[in-house]
This record gives sequence, C-alpha cells and structure tokens, in this order.
Amino acid sequence: DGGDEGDTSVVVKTRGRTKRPPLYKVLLLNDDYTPMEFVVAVLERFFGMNHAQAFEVMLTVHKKGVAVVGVFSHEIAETKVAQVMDFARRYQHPLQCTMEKE
Ligand code: NFA
Repeated sequence: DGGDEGDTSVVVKTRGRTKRPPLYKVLLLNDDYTPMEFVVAVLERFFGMNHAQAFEVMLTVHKKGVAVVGVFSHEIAETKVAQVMDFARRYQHPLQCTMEKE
C-alpha cells in the first residue's frame, strides 16, 4: 500500500528580524491667507482632533510655520494629504499639506 495522502508538510521560515513598515509625518504649513477657522476645521475633520486641540495645533502652525499633525503608514498619510489638499482647493485656500518619512 503506497498511500495517496500526498505531502502535507508546511514551510516554516525562521527569521528573527521583522522589519516594521516606516511611518510618515503629515505636516501642515502656514500661509498668510488661509483663514484660521478653516485650518481648525481641517484638523477636526481629517485628524480627529477636538476643537481645543485643533485650535492649539493651528496656532502652532501659525506661529512656527509648520507642525506635525499626525503620524501614519504611507498609505494613510498619502490619503490624509490628498484629502486636505482637495478640501483646501475646493475652497480656494492656499493651505499646504505634505508628508515625510519619520
Ligand atoms: N496664517 C493664517 C492666518 O493668519 C492662519 C493659518 C494657520 C494658515 C495655520 C495656515 C496654517 N490667517
């Protein structure tokens, strides 16, 4: 009886180093024209901040020129940047949002 069960073996890799995917900072840039309330609305809508947090971060961008508004995977960061840029364009504000590897 040769048996017809076939090979049920499983390949197991024994590698110790697992590379975590890189994270990306999403940055909001100051400009002279975008209304403060619009920036606050952006931070509430796309970055899940409450009004007080959003106002505080908006003021940081206003005073320092730039601030990190979140840290995400590449795909989520790209989506956030696109959402902010689309929203700003729709209301014809020059607000800029970018991402950079952490
Ligand atoms: N500097 C803008 C103003 O005075 C406000 C602003 C804050 C714009 C943060 C962009 C980012 N209306």
